[in-house]
Amino acid sequence: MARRLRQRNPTDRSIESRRRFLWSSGVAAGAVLWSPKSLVVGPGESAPDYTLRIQAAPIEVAPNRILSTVTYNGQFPGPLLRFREGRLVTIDIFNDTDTPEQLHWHGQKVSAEMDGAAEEGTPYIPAHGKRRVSFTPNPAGFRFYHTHNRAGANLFAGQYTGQVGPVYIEPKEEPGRYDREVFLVLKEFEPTLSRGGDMAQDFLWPSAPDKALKEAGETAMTASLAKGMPYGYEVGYKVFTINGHMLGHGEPIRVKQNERVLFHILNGSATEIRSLALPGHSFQVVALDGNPVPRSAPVPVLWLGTAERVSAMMEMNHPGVWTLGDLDNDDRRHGMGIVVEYAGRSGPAQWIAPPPFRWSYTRFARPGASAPSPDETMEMSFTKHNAADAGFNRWTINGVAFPNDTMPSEMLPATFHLKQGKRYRLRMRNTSDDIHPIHLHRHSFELTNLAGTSTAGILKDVVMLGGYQAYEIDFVADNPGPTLFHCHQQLHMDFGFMTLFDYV
Ligand SMILES: [Cu+2]
Repeated sequence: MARRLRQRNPTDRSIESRRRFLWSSGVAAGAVLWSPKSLVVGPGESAPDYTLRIQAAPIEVAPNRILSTVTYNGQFPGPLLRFREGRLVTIDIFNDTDTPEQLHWHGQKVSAEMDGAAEEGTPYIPAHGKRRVSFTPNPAGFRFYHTHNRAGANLFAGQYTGQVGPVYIEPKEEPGRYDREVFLVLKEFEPTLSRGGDMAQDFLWPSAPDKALKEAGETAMTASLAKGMPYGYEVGYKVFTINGHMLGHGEPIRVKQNERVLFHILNGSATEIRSLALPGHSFQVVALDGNPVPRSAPVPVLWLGTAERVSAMMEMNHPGVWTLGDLDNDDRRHGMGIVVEYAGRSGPAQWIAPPPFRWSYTRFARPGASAPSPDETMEMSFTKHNAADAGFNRWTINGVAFPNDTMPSEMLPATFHLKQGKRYRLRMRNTSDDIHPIHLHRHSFELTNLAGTSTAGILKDVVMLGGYQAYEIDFVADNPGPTLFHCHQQLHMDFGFMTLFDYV
């Protein structure tokens, strides 16, 4: 039976978390939890609340299929960190690798010094060194942490590695009723480069491209190819996992009929858009990027751009053994799925492709609501320069590619300037046919117009901007300091698709 969560004291909370928290991953539960107190504490230092170690480690994605990658605490995904909204937390981050690292607190409103982006002035965690960070977690909901290093052409760096872990900031009041909470991290491994790719393009609504943007993009691409340029590099993968295991390996998600399961799903990919469906079941979406949606709605399929999160309730009312998996047959067969097994049922997991469905953020908006007018509107145009950077596509914002030093030694001046307390609208125009998961650091933004459709009330920190489309997002400048804005697709952010805001 469903139950309402009660408020717990902090000691209760961690014990409860262990019980409620299911890493359907086959790793012993104790191994995936954070170490509660660090044993390595400097002179005069108090013990941290959490310890993270950046370290290379083997991870077994299937029996005898063992990868080597950089992890947090020797595991993939990194440990689930449960914070309490508004309660100060201290974390010691050790870097056991030879490379200075950045650990970014994605989706949180923290200071630039803590945020984990060199471009904002966050100090590196030195190679074989340590950095202590301390901040007040907010806003509540599903967030995550990941490396913010540039990878460039190095597919063993940045988010191509296993440096991804979930964060759940417990709200002061829990909204939903559920029996079981399941965190899922979707992630590919063994990346390779190819010329051109086959990313899904036709799942977003609204779907109509902007004529002028399309003409501009196609003209540029035609001219580039006519000059004999090949298509710029894209990344593909050999191994696909959920919670670090390929489909059919690791423990299934075990459920009972009539249970209510709250899924917290993170696309931890460096570059890919992911989809997810469970035959005979629907997802009741309750939060996007950790923020409760104005209108909860059921959908048969979830779509998540890189770094997006969806929290969704599911009624377990269709007994059997099923594959919760990606719609892409090839990716699912190479591991992008996890088995859901009802009590008393056995046999091979069944997959049934869902009927055609378009993913629309506006489905979760408050009907008829409109966003307040901004104090200022900023225009942004995103352009692809095919294969312009040693075979990689170069990306520009208003004609400027962000310099791509692997380890920036000094901060660059900001391009966009904010005044504290003002509301800004970003009018973003995409002259490429790629879908871009656009991310703003240290602030949440509101979706206000998607390809001509006005909307309001949906707060996010990543949004998939459709190919040849224009979107508008609004945010309030309420967290002073340098603020990074970029496409979260690693190849795009590493090759120019980035800019910096500051407060004046
Ligand atoms: Cu992009």
